[in-house]
Amino acid sequence: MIHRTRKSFPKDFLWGAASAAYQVEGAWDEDGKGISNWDTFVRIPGKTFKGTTGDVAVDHYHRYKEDVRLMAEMGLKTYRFSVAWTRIFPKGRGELNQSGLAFYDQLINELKEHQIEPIVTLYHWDLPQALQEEYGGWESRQIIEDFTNYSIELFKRFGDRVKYWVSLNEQNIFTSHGYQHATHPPGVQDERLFYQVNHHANLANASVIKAFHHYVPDGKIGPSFAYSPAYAASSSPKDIVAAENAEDLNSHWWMDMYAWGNYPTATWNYLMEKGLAPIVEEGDFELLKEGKPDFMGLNYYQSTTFEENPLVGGVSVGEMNTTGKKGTSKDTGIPGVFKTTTNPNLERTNWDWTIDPQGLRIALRRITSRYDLPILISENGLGEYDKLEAGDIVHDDYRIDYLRSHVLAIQEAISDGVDVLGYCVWSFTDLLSWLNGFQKRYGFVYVNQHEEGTHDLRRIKKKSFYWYKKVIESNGVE
Ligand code: BGP
Repeated sequence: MIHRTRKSFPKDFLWGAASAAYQVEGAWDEDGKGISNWDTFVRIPGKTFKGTTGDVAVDHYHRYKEDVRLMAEMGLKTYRFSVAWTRIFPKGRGELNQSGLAFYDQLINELKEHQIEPIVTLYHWDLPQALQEEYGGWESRQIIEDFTNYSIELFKRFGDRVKYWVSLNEQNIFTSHGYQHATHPPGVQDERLFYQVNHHANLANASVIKAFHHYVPDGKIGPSFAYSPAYAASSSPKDIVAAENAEDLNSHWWMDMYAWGNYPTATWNYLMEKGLAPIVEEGDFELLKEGKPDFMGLNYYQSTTFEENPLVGGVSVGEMNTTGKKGTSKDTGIPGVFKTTTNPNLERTNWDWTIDPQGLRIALRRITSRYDLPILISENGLGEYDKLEAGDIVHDDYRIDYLRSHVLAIQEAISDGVDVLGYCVWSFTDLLSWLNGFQKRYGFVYVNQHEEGTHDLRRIKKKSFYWYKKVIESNGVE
């Protein structure tokens, strides 16, 4: 639909920004914090860009007051951050670390004092290493109980002040990178295990949501899903089937489970045929149906275009661009199911991510039509090289263009009737990109931190900082 006039953003729209503990906090071994899977993984040579670690990250742990002051200056309505499980339970379960709870208490209070609504993510990928070693982390059903107990501690401690929660961040990404591509911890390539791990994560997610509704009955919780809407490369029905396959296998497989407690039929049949379907125990589907989210969290960065991939001789292993050299990613696929291809209608970033604001509108529309849930856009942003110029200035006009077009797409979706709760831009300050070091920057605030050497970590407001401040002030009118 082309709207003659667009609807306004709701009065209480949550204009925000997001981060994750490992990417901002630093202080990796301070105040009783335990070791996480990421603390371990980054120490394996060749795993991250130039061997970067989150040991210091952008030192948010020590500088959170300064960061919150900057958020308040910008007028941010909400800040989404994650809790490091290892600060609360250094070994994943057992003894509680009071200093860890105290840190998040202070952060939450600081936000509330500045009228910033906290959104807390329970799990943004930093699993206690002890659990990985003890029983393989997500590979064992024991994780359901441990993740639930950890989450309940947070609900009891912060539920009085925190009303918005995200359960799992991008289950599809941490499991695929961890168990299909071996690019995230635990660095495994095992297709069957990948689906089994996901079944456990689904159960853990449902169990936590169920507990949440008991402990924080007036709050809202949902998972954040990395949804990249699938497009067909052409109007050839074969390409359209390939795109349908991609929607089913790459997206409905997770979102149907979150919303309905079911696996989609075509994918389930496909996995059964291949001997990859997870082992399901009695009572699993009851629990999966009991843990219904209050909203769908959407992390949107790009759309992906698909075409037919022959069963024999088809493309399988692709390559991700983690260097920032445009054009170095390679198409990927599953023979007989789909393969990705370049969309000639879309520009790409230096990391080969398509720039597609209408894709965000399409994602919002598809989620609404299929699941009829409110949506929190829990991540969206542009990772690019930023240049710090003389006089501490960063002219990130490309980021402003990117965000402006996406804000307009959200407004179009709202005009279409989509219920959008808020928009969390990734990210507030610059932070560590898991595999791309500090060169791929997302923030409104530049942080003087780099892959090599020691830096002063000073905060510098970019041009986009002032732009977003105006957007918030005018509730999206400007
Ligand atoms: C999402 C993650 C974030 C963040 C973002 C940008 O998948 O939830 O943690 O890293 O992507 O990704 P990258 O840093 O790889 O550019």
